[in-house]
Amino acid sequence: MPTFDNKSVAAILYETADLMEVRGDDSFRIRSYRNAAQALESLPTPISELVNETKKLLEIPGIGKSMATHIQEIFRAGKLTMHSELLAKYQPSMLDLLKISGLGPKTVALIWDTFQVCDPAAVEKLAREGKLRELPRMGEKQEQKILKAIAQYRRISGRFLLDEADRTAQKLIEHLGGIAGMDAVTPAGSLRRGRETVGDLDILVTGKCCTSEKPRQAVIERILAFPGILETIARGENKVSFKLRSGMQVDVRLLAPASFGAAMCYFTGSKAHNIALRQRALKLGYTLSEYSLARLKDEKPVAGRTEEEIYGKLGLDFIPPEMRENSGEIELAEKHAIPALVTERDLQGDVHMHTNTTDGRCTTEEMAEAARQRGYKYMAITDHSKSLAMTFGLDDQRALEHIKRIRACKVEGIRIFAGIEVDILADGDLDLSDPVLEQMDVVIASVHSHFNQEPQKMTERLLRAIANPHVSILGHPTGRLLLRRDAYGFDMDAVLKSAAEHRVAMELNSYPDRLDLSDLHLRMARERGVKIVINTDSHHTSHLEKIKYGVLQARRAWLTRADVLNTLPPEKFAKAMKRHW
Ligand code: DGT
Ligand code: CA
Ligand code: CA
Ligand code: ZN
Repeated sequence: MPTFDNKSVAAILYETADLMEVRGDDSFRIRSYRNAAQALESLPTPISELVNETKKLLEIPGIGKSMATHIQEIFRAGKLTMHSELLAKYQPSMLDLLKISGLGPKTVALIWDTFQVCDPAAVEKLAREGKLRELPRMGEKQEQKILKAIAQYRRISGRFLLDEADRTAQKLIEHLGGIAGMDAVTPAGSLRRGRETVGDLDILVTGKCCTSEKPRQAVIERILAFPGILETIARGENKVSFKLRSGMQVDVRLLAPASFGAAMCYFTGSKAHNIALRQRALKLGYTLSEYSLARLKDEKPVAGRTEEEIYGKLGLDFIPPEMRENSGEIELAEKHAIPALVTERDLQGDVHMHTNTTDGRCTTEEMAEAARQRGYKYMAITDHSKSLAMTFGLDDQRALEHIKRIRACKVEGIRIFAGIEVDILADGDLDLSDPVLEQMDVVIASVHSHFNQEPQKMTERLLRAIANPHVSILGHPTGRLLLRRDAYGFDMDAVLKSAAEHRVAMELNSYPDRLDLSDLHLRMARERGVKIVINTDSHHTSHLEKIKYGVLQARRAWLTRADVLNTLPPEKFAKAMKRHW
């Protein structure tokens, strides 16, 4: 029987719902597919354990008789008939078309009915030829919007957020647990370097099980039993590539322990770093490959088992993966001058999180307890302010009560700061009054609206917020949402200069779809003397662990402990939030 995890089953149901919408099916029926998919996503038990007991399936809220039958069919037949039929009618490219923001199912259906076209390139052609504007409820303006959306889709499609790549890698590592003779399963590639998005996953497997043919094939069999595999792309002696239902491609390589370090080095990259290393090897009379570092004259390997060994033979200190972009790290390693990059352990607090007072899902006590368990010495609750009405944001009065409530809340072993994430209004005014802001321990000022202002207006808006004497941190400063929304336009240089002058810190928001500031901007900030605070923006206790993605990004920017304010002990940090640093 094929096996599926909850997310893969949910994906099939979501896709079915999307395609039904294009076909113009009954909206009530469509909703039942989406409800079932949602239920599966939030179900803590693997659906594979319940699938044979119809009664248990029906106990899941959101899953009725027909959905239970569908789920059982997926497990029995490896697919859902309805899903396959819809895909055959429209071709899989219809799913890509539906992913383009601004192209809803209604528009897509209209285009299909008129032109029988359902892939992004063909729709782009129609738009360029001015044929879409002829359709009902369309015009030149809509056409331009569609062209822009397709261009945006091109730029981002095929890449994945860091947490999804990380979770997939962890699942695969778990799936391969317990194989006899396996020493390690490790991510390489862009995930190991901590790039903000990941194209495909590169995973390396090593151990005795990779040294001879039979056990190698057994490992490959096990890999191919990983739930959620859509198709195998390539299968060789010591390599297998496949595509997951999520669209992510995974390359797994099996390596003998003697070459593991060389392979780690090669497949971690980046390509530019590899090229520079290879040139250096040649100059020193060696040749560097994915199998070893060997002498040029007689091809005798001199290193390969570990990365340290390889860097050592090349006269270099070990280079952290996040730095391997050939942007000066090799020169530093040669001079024994690789900086001590900031680590998760250096952080003493996380000071951007929300509670159920606004749009978070846990209480202050729950957040504090979770932060304490991570080993933090302090944390701050920074709920939203009133102009974010949909989050039930705080006005002056409620903000004062919020401060009181937080001050009264005691959790042994951790200091809880009273804070706010105050909205920067369209003109740069803040959403709460100065006397209230003054009483806060931490004031994060963020933009959550009017993203489309002229760059000059946006710059003035940010400068005004920074000039308010109570602001301690500029939250997610560029407003970008990775793979979804570009940063708003403004003069980063002017903002950083002003932040340095006013001693306002810049946030590095660790949420995987933000990672805002970027590594480039973090470097700019440091060069201009601006300090960084690495936060999670947690809305649930389970989000606190996302700090690791922020730390990866900080390391990509070569930040050290001294650059990051929340490495300070509580008292000093509190002073820094009042602009004393
Ligand atoms: P991605 O997948 O686009 O997020 O980025 P990477 O860095 O994971 O790139 P990928 O998966 O194409 O290749 C993984 C690593 O393998 C890459 O960082 C360096 C190495 N590599 C790939 N192609 C070449 C190449 O043509 N020359 C060299 N020297 N290294 C390569
Ligand atoms: Ca990759
Ligand atoms: Ca790859
Ligand atoms: Zn927030």
